[in-house]
Amino acid sequence: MHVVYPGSFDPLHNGHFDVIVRSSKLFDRVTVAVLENPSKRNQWLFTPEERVEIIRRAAAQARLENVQVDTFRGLLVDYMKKIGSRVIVKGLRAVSDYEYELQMAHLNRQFPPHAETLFIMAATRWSYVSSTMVKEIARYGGDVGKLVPQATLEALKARMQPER
Ligand code: COD
Repeated sequence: MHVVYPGSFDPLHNGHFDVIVRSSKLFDRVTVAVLENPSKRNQWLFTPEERVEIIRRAAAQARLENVQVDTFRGLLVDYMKKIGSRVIVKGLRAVSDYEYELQMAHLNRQFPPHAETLFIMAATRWSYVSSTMVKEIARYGGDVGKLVPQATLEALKARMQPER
């Protein structure tokens, strides 16, 4: 089965990566699809291409051979149709994620290719990690080494000039 794991991934953290690793063990092929949404451009730390490169490097370092990384813009359902997949994988952290994810899962199933959404429960140790928090800690010079894969850490170090 070919599944798609979509997200912003700005940047990839250990919670995301855990979902990628677990999906790669469950499914034949996993496409990590990085959102290229022009409306959020100002808020991004990394360009879509940089985010793709970070995920590719992390997957290569972990030897995840059935994981590929791509970008998409517009509606996820249109991308799913284009690449011929009908299964979306999402991570679920807490009850607070549920309503939003439920709404998206129902809406995504309304439109061709009528994709099903499968949820992977976040690992307890990463359930509190978010890209927003990682960026904030890194921006102020904090150590995010335990929260992100090595590839993200290197990209953050190259990008961030700590503000104090
Ligand atoms: N542990 C486990 N999983 C996690 C963690 C964590 N600590 N943090 C995040 N996740 C999961 C999220 O639940 C999500 O499933 C995925 O990882 C990606 O997270 P983010 O934050 O990088 O990405 P989001 O939530 O901003 O991505 C939203 C989408 C890009 C999937 C969504 O906006 C989308 O599909 N947009 C395309 C436009 C579209 O089709 N809109 C209509 C939808 S009905």
